[in-house]
Amino acid sequence: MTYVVKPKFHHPELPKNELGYTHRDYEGSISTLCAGCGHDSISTSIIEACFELSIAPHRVAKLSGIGCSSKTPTYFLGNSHGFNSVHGRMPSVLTGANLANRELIYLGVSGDGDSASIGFGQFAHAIRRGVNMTYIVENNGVYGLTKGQFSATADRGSKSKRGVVNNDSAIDLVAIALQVGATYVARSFSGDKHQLTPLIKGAIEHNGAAFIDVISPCVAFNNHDGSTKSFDYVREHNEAVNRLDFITGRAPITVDYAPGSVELVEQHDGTTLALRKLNSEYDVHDRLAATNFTQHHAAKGQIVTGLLYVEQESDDLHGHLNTVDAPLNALGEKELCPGSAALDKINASLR
Ligand SMILES: Cc1ncc(C[n+]2csc(CCOP(=O)(O)OP(=O)(O)O)c2C)c(N)n1
Ligand code: SF4
Ligand SMILES: [Mg+2]
Repeated sequence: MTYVVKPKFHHPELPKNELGYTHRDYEGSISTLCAGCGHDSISTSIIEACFELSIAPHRVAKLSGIGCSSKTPTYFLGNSHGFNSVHGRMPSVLTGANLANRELIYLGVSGDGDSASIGFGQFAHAIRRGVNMTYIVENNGVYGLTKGQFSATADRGSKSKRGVVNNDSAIDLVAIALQVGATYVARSFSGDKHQLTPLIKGAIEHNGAAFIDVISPCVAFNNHDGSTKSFDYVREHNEAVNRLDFITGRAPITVDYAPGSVELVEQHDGTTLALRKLNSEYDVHDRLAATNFTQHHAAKGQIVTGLLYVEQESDDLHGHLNTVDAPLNALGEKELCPGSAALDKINASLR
């Protein structure tokens, strides 16, 4: 059995958000992942982010591929739309759904095997097209579901549980996302929900392709000495460049940090990201510098986390294609069949 239904009763005094929902309204079935799996902590952050943003669950579409990570949408947002696709094919299914109905909030959940091996092309193309989505990779460096083979994000020189050394170069999904044009790029750690939850909130509110690489240790197959994706390794080598406190456009902006240490980033939709700088030199608006900085630190075995890049005036696939504003299922016969005169005009324009 891959899921267990949660009992419905809860404490009557649970805190409620602006819509009157409690955390429980954003939960899913009971997780059947291994106890301590990093992926479960990411589900907790997604629940927290949607609760805090007061998102109506029926406005979210969660899509995934195949893997332990791709199973997780069953464990959160039980009242949302969901589609568990084929291994590595989540990005194209999400793109199609998004084009058909732009009014939903799209959440793509994937694994490092799902996105950096079989789905590598799909990953790159959904990002470069600017699909409006939050794309989360739960990155543990192994194929957890199929018993711990190295994935394409495993670092060269890192060791498997049985001591085998990985001789292949690693694919850095953050570097690829930056290169192919993601307009919001972040990296975080499943063991740091205070960093991860605001990053997810910022990604959900971002208009365009938002990508978050979350290092998420696999306690069954990749949490030993010699792994660069273990809880201990990530804690010891985590180089956080900033902390994001998400502020909506409606809320008054009050920040109580030392002057100069916080940058307020106004987004296209009027929302504001408050960025507490931990590295004063780091510039989240410089794509090339972000690439250099993360690669430079990766070469030293360090994992750079935080909001790594954001484009304030971002656009999305619908903007690029100049599509109709309404979801396709809301269009009537008049819009769908504008008549032979309109068809003649289109044909004439193509001659
Ligand atoms: C087309 C296809 N090829 C191979 C598999 C076998 N398979 C299932 S899950 C998986 C890898 C999952 O790894 P990842 O995406 O990193 O998820 P994790 O389990 O580590 O969270 C593979 C190779 C499959 N299900 N379908
Ligand atoms: S095998 Fe690894 S990735 Fe899968 S549930 Fe267990 S700890 Fe998580
Ligand atoms: Mg994996």
